[in-house]
Order: sequence, then C-alpha cells, then structure tokens
Amino acid sequence: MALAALIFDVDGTLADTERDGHRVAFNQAFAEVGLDWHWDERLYGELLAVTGGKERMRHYLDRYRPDWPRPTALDALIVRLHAAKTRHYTNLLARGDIPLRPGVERLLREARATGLRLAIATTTTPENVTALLRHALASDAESWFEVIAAGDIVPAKKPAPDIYRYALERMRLRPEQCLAFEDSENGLRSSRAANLATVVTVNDYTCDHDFSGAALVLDHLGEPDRPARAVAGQLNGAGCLTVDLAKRLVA
Ligand code: XBP
Ligand code: MG
Repeated sequence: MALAALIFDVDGTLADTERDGHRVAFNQAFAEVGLDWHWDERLYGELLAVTGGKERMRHYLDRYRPDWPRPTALDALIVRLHAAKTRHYTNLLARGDIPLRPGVERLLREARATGLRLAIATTTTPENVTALLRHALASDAESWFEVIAAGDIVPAKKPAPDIYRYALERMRLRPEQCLAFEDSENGLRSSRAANLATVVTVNDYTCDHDFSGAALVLDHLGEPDRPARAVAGQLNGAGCLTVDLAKRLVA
C-alpha cells in the first residue's frame, strides 16, 4: 500500500525535550510548592521508563520515596504539580530554548510539499505540543498536522498502542499506509503494537534501548550538511531520511 501519512512522537523525536525541558520544569514545580524532590539527569533517565508526567511522579514516590508521608489528597497534589510543571515547561519553550532535532523541519516541509498527511501521537500534554510547534517550528505549525493525539485522550499511554490507533482512526487510515517516528523503546512498542512501520532516532537517554522491530534506527533524520548515521538498517547511501526513503520503508 502507498505511503499516505507520517505520524510523529514528540518528546525525544521532534526535539530533545526531556533533560533540559520536562526535567527542569518538574523540578521548578516541586520547588515552587516547597517539596524536597529533585530529579537529577541520571535519576530522570530511570524515571523515563514510565511515560506521562502524572504517572512518572507516582512512580517516583512508589519506587524512590516509599517513606515520604503521603497527604490524604495525593491525587489533587499530583494534578496541581502537573499543571505547574506544564506552565514552567511551556514557558521554557516560549523562550525558544529547545530547538527541533536535525532533519525534522526538513522532512516535515518535504512531506507537506509532496502531499503526505501529518499527525502526532504522544503521551505528553496537548499544550506542550502546541507550544513546541509554535516556538520551534512555525507560528502556524499546529495546522500542518491533521490530528494531534496527545496526553489523556486515551486511557492507556505508551507502550500501549491506543494513541496510535486513535490517530489512525481519526485519519481513517490503515497502519500499512503510515510510517511512525519514535525515539524510545516504549514508543516503538506502542507503534509496533499498532502495526506501524517505525523509524527510530535515538538520543542520549534512549541509545541503549531495544529497538528490534524498527524499520530503521538512526542517530537523527539528517540534513544535507549533517548526514545521518544508521545504527540499525540501511540508509542506502542517503544522508537523510527523505520522503522517497520513507515510501520505500513501507513498500
Ligand atoms: C513522553 C513522556 C511525557 C513527558 C512528560 O513520552 O513520557 O510524559 O516526559 O509529559 P513519549 P507530561 O515521547 O513516548 O510520548 O508531563 O505532559 O505528561
Ligand atoms: Mg518519545
């Protein structure tokens, strides 16, 4: 079946948002309410095993702070912290501190020019996606994507396939007509469970993950003056993940 759409994960795939974005914003939210929680870069790498910010805070308490006295209104505290974290994170993005990864804008523009449809499937909060697109890509970039499937819109976050299935249903497309882009093992498990061929671009937090089942694993999507390197699979002499190569990957 011919390639009709590209579906992108956000965190780690469109931009390296975790270490200098989400992590920093979580710490700002903790400090703001006087909590002694602090997530350093190494700990945050471990916490990334759980997707979703609210889920990640609960996991932190269960795994690392079993003795921390739980307030009776823990659910409300988590929701309040998460709202504060979203505020801090979108402020960071508005400062333009977090750029897109190499090759992302190039591929998105090429896809639009050749009539491919675009979508997003992510566990992060919708406001975070909008802020990243607006500040790191273009003021109208939200409208480039036919579907932005994000956050709590489905009950089960990645590695469950629900968010990808939701995007496919909204676009009325079959998985064979789409190519997914991910950066993590949880993300790849999610896209593969939705039967999507998937390109992985690794980053510092995910380079040791298991990416078996990916169509191609790259260090990044590549620019003409900054060729991509294949970690697994074949770039076939190309230095960039182009629309042509994307079509061949699903053929
Ligand atoms: C991204 C995430 C997100 C962000 C935090 O996973 O795990 O939870 O770290 O987002 P993926 P929120 O790239 O696989 O979608 O705090 O907005 O939940
Ligand atoms: Mg990701």
